[in-house]
Amino acid sequence: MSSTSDPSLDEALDAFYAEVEAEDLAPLWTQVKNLMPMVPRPATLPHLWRWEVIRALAERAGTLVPIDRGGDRRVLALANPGLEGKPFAASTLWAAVQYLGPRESAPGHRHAASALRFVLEGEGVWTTVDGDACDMHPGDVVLTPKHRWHDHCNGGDEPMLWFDGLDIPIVSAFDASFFEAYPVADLQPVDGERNANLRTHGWAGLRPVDLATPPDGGSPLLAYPWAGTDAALTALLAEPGAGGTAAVEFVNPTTGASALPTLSCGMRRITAGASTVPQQQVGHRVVVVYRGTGRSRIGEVEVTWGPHDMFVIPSWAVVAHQATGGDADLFVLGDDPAVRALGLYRDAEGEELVR
Ligand code: GTQ
Ligand code: FE2
Repeated sequence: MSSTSDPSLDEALDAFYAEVEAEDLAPLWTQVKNLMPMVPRPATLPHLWRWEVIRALAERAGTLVPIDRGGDRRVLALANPGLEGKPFAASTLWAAVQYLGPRESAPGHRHAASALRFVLEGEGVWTTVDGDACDMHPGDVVLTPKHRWHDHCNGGDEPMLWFDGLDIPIVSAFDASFFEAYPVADLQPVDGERNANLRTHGWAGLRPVDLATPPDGGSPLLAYPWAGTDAALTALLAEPGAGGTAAVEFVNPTTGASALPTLSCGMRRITAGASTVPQQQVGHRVVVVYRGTGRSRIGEVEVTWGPHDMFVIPSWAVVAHQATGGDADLFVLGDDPAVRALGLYRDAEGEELVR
């Protein structure tokens, strides 16, 4: 309904807008503020999911919902309350918890979406990626880059729960999805030597010169065991000027680029009582608390967290974390490699913050 002081003009405008819409056209002038806000105004909201709640529901799925071909994965996705029921943690990020019971396996497939796993609980699972069985333990990161065959197998007697981060919303935005089930068998044959990627490409600062790397430029290293992450963070924190916090990023060791072309992941340690400097950046992030308790200020929202809780930091929100009970380790998934590839990255901290 238009309203000017002239009733016949109002009528003409109403008729005009109705006709514009009926012809599948839209005026810019009624929407420009939403389309081009002065700073990012994400639909994605800051939000926290409690581990206790996710864990209990994942366990119930474990007894109620079998894994079969078609479904393929027993996964509960974080669905951001700002995204109208879409199963996305943020408009660009898929984040989920996967539950695999004792002796269960999740059949092989491959797809255009890139994935990373961060192990939270349990022992005995391996993810086979193009024939290489990658053993998974709590705190480990395991990559399944785009178009690589992957299946998960639990050879142990306890359930395992891990965090999945994928670029499904990005692949879907470009209508770039391709998916294939592994032909014939549920699981890939495992090459005799397990964890080959780690033995060949897992030597910090050393590049094996006689070995081929994946032709698509993806990372030849697929696993980042917790022991290495922990040792690096401990060493960095002991350096003068660390200020009680240190962070590492998991990268492709041959190029130094992000672990996956669209997604980054890293681990930040905050020592007891320490805080991070308020910071903002373009791109969404999901934080998974590995260890410790604390609180985070995300824009106008404050969340308090404990082990394995998960929360979303929307693009451009000013964020600062504080560890309140012992040292805290925060696993951080981000879409910043995709943002940078499109030339859209920007960040600020301290005096430079833009609200
Ligand atoms: O484990 O292969 O959370 O294909 C979503 C899609 C996990 C997987 C997810 C997947 C997987
Ligand atoms: Fe998959």
